[in-house]
Amino acid sequence: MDYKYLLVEDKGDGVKLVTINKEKSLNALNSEVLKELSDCFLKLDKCQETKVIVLTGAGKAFVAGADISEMSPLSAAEGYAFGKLGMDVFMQVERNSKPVIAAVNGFALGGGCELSLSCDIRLASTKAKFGQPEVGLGITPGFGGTQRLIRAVGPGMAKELIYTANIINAEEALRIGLVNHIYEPEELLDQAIKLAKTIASKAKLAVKYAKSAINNGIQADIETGMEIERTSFGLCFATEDQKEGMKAFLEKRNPEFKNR
Ligand code: CO8
Repeated sequence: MDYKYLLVEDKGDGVKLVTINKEKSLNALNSEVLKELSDCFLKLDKCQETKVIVLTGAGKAFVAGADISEMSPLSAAEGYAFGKLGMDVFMQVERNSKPVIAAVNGFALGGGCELSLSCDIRLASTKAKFGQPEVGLGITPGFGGTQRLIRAVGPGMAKELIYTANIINAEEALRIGLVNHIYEPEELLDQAIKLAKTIASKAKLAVKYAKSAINNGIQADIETGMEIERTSFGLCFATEDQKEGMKAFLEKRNPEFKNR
């Protein structure tokens, strides 16, 4: 996969590393980058060999937000359309059939924080900084921040971050549950890939069904959520990997999953 602003690397064992590589503008998301992300995540979704995706940024930023120079002249209708473009791409990340791990190496501001929120798991380097600075620019979050941040850290904390535009460090992000773990900068990618490989070693379809059950269930009432889980659980029994996983346990050996 050849892109102007993305690097896609095969890290082995079904793990792909996607790096947003627009270092000069701190990986700010303009329409071109968003379109490349869309194409890339669509292809990785369909790629049989890919089991887990790690997403990071080149240089000192994960993503320093949507591109302010592209947004500044927009009309209300154009702002709506730009917001929709970003939201659609982030939805592709969130709904990707493969788990996506954000390795947040530096600034994750505005659209960058929102991109990390559309990933399944966030890991941070000690240098990571998170925030939704939009109200300081005269806009609201526009790539899903008002919706996903409340689900990640609760409405009170999300409202404080959004209303104040405060930028928080990795320790604070860990404290409020925005990230799962913090690592030294030189360890971050290795740890993210290690985590990705652990997930990739499990039954691929079971991980896929678990992801969709969690993502769909979190939007639903508990009864609907339980039905979603029952359906996913039932579907697993139609897979070869369920037969192999349980047979291997009973035979006291490691399973050899075929991802079927
Ligand atoms: N957009 C465009 N360019 C950017 C952005 C950005 N978001 N962030 C940084 N850059 C550029 C700078 O302009 C600078 O360019 P140049 O070298 O040509 O002057 C280059 O990147 C390096 O940046 P700095 O010199 O500012 O680097 P510092 O280390 O001094 O500061 C900061 C780093 C603190 C991250 C600083 O760059 C900053 O505050 N950036 C903006 C952060 C921000 O406000 N992000 C939110 C943007 S709004 C948003 O994301 C909304 C999403 C929803 C949109 C919905 C649309 C309808």
